[in-house]
Amino acid sequence: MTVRTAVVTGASSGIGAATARRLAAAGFRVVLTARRAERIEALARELTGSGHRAVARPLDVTRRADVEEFGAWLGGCDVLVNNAGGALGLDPVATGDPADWRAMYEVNVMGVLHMTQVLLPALRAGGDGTVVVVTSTAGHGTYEGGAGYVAAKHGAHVLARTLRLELVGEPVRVIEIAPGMVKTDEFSLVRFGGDRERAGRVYQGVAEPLTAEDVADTIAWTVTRPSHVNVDLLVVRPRAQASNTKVHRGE
Ligand code: 8X3
Repeated sequence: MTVRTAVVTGASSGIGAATARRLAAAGFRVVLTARRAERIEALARELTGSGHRAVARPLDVTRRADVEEFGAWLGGCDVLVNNAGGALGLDPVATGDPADWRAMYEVNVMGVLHMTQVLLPALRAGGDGTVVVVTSTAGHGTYEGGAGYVAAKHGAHVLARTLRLELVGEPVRVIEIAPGMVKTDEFSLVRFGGDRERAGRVYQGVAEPLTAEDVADTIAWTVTRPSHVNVDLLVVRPRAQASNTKVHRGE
């Protein structure tokens, strides 16, 4: 049986690293990309050390020329998991930093666009391709202070939805995964510029936020469905979260 290749962006931590592990365990040859070379190299070593197929390739998805160079190096591709993304700040529209808004658009939308455009020929050529876009519940509703991130994730949602329309009839699925509250090492820490206390408050009193593994599990499930099954959109939240703004917090 031919080995299928899955590319995971943002594979240095959190949902991306967990997804790389899950897809490797499912038999894919995983190509790990992220800006932080040492992290993805360590993960690739860990995976190959336990008998899986994995290779690390440092990449900043916002740099078009680098993405094109990556595509030329890659060759075949069966699954692309567009996971790289993130939030910066939680400021109201009135005072939000335009540079943060632009940076969030660059990684959450343009990064997905660059990767998808460059790898689409390979995904088509393989005859059974899958594009996964990891958006967020922020792509499906808003909350105070979230507008910059919410706008970017709405952009990624629209990209996925439109691409699915445009590719109908072709052998490429487009899957959107929209996670709610996920407690990872870095998401909130990055959002709040390294402020651990503020990052910790996001999850305060929430008995069980989702983990990166929970989301990786849903991604792996959608990707491993039979080829004719396209899970268009999977929204996943912890039980303690009923909407972007309705979260149960205990003591
Ligand atoms: C993360 C979910 O609520 O911080 O994508 O926007 S939220």
